[in-house]
Amino acid sequence: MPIEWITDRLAYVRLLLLALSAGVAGVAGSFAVAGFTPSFIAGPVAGTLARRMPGVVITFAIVVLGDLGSQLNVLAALVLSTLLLTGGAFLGLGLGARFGSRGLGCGIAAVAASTVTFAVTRAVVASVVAGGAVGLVLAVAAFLPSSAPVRTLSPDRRRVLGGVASAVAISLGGVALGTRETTSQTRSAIDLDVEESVLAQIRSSLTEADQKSLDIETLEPLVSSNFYQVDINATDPEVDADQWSLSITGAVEKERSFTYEDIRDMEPENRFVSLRCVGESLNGKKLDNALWTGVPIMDLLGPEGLPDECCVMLRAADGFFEEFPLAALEDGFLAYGMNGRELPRGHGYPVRALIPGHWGEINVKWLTEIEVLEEEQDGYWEKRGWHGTGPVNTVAKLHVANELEDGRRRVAGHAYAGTRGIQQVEVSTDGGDTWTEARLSEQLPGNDVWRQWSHAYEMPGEQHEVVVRATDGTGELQPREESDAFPSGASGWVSKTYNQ
Ligand SMILES: Nc1nc2c(c(=O)[nH]1)N[C@H]1C(S)=C(S)[C@@H](COP(=O)(O)O)O[C@H]1N2
Ligand SMILES: [Mo]
Repeated sequence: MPIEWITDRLAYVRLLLLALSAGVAGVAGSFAVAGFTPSFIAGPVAGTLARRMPGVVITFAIVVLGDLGSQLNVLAALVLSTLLLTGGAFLGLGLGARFGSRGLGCGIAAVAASTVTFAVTRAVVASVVAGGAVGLVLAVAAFLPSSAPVRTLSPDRRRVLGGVASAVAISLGGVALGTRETTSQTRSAIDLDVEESVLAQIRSSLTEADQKSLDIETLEPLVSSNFYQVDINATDPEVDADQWSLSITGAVEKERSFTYEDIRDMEPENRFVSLRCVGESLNGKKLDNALWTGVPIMDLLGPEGLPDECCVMLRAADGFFEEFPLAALEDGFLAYGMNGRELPRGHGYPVRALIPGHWGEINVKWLTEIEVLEEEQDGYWEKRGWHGTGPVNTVAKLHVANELEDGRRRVAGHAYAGTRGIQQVEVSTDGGDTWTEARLSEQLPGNDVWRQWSHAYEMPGEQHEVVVRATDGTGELQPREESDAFPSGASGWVSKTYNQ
């Protein structure tokens, strides 16, 4: 009886440990080749987990856990992926024992793990390497000399140790290789492939933003140096620009379709547009600004212009979709460049939408379809209870507090009110009893751009509360009433208490 050695508990435990080691090595093998991309087994697994999760759970994760939520999602995906490959290894061990052949067992485990990885990722090389890593760990264990029955993979101590040791080695190597793969996308200078005259405009706009930025080192400049990223994917979708197309469908006179080349051949424009995520906390950091290069959406609609319908749905390559009033397309923009570079994968390569006045989620990345609707429909986040259509809330953030050489404290931050613009920011250093106008950065061109503010004051030497509030371009004061991010964006006045 070939499987007679699975008689005692200890053998079971060892067998599981061996399979688990092989599973870990398999995940590391997939990572080694793919890096943190959709070809890495945990990528699509994390995406599926997030998409299947009930709206309340996701909302809890966004509002209460913040970034920890997405880290937990990736962790869960890693565990699940490891278990999937462990299953493959276990199958191989079992069948190998059944047929009394170590080689066959390792082979089956490798094929099973490759198949599972391929089913999840559709990535050939990374899947083969994942399977190979699983097979290798089992082979190291199986062919170590042992006193156990010759042909089976009896999990005695020495074999398990051999398997675990090889899994550790493979995993360390895999993590090192995969990390290199992930960070190989480095930032480059202004190198967008557009005509020199457009590059010159980009340079001058970026210089303008630089000059208008308040000279405060620890404050994010007017063009963010580190633009936040939020989407439903654990790994950035990889869209091939040559295969990509954008179609305009639905209640239009004539459906149209554009290739990437079509769009790149159109007359480009550069625009500053700020984005803020509806899910961020009041004083969160998911508010940023960039200079985008692309074309107005209206340029794609042809002579008939906007149809007489209520709304529009944007759809994307990652399965994301968002709906908003059709009129917003008038200011809508399609960006393929960001701060003088090709639009990064994480921000929607090859083309994303920018819809001024609305929350971040409406600015669909990896855009593939603009569908004109006759009736309202829910977007991805609206199905989960959120309201991402604008107008966005007015907010003044307080992110910087430093002591000046003259002993005063300087507080600073950004203010944003979507297309209404920011007229004024006021600061109180006595909990809201008295207010002083803050210094504002000069307005950048554009109709949906943030500003910076700063204010220096004599430290009172005792505990006090600094409160900040903005007035939008229509003269309306930011409401004091506090609300959570869910469902329509956080509101209220940001305040911080200092001890002296
Ligand atoms: N295709 C797609 N587009 C998307 C999302 C997404 O998950 N998928 N997330 C949206 C959300 S919630 C926000 S806040 C913005 C963030 O854009 P950024 O990642 O470039 O900052 O993208 C929006 N566009
Ligand atoms: Mo968002």
